[in-house]
Amino acid sequence: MSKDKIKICEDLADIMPPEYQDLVEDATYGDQDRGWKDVGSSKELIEQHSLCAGCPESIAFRYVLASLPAPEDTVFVGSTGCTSLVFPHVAVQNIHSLFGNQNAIASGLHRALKVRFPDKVKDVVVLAGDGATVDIGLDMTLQSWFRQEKFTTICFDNELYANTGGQESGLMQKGFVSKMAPVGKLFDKVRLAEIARESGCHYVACLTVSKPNRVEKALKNAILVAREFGPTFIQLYTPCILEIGKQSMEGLDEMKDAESIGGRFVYKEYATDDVKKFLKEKDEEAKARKKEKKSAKA
Ligand SMILES: Cc1ncc(C[n+]2csc(CCOP(=O)(O)OP(=O)(O)O)c2C)c(N)n1
Ligand code: SF4
Ligand SMILES: [Mg+2]
Repeated sequence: MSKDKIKICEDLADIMPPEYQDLVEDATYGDQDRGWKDVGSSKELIEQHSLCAGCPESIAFRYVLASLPAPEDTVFVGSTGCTSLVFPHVAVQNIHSLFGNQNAIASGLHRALKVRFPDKVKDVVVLAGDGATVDIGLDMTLQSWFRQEKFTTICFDNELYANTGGQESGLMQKGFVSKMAPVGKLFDKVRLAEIARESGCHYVACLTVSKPNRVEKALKNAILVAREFGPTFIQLYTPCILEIGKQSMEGLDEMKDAESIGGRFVYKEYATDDVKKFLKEKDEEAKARKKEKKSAKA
């Protein structure tokens, strides 16, 4: 979808629902510098969700959607889990894949889009839970990285299978006891960011969603790098407040604790030297665009 396609015929403008009029007037489509600050004023990509009240996945979704450099040319590939509850409400093209198959589907999709639209940039983004990414889908995840498929994989890591009642996942922390894993996790949390780096990802970031600026930057970096270099990976801590016994307003504190020194989600970023150089150039281009916009306004 592009802003051109959603334009309203003048004769029908007054009978269009206000939501549609908002979409046409305020949509950020076409603005490559859109970001999380547009969440409050531009609701074109997500308005509602059906997650638990206060679930950090909901704000993670908003930041991710608001930070896409080209939502009209992006296709998400999702998988079964709490994340899949949100996709029906999202105004970005998306495909629901069989649990665990998301990176295989995304590989084929990206190749098909390249053939169908050879002159256009099309971004493919996988967004799935830790169970889908690391346990049942690990083979597909790794193979897409080994094959150097040019798309971004995002894992919403809540350290268990939330949607089916709290079973243990490879990303669960050692010793954690959940409703469906009463013995307690016997081995350490899998070091997925390091596995991604070793398996060929050109850009990897591991963080919580407590700081929107960081989420925006990581997402933009990952998508721009995937376009030019190859696979990229982002691991976002989105705690399942329901399964860890927190209240709806306690998700933010949980993320802040987890990212403090010695925590499981201290901010981590890996990039190859070529990628670092490329991202520096992209930063300079973005700064120049900002300056130009500012002086055009003055
Ligand atoms: C092929 C297949 N196997 C198993 C399931 C059952 N199932 C649905 S959601 C889910 C766990 C999801 O966990 P995760 O990927 O971590 O997402 P979360 O719900 O935690 O966000 C499982 C095992 C399924 N739907 N399909
Ligand atoms: S079960 Fe957990 S992860 Fe799923 S919507 Fe509720 S709080 Fe979020
Ligand atoms: Mg999970």
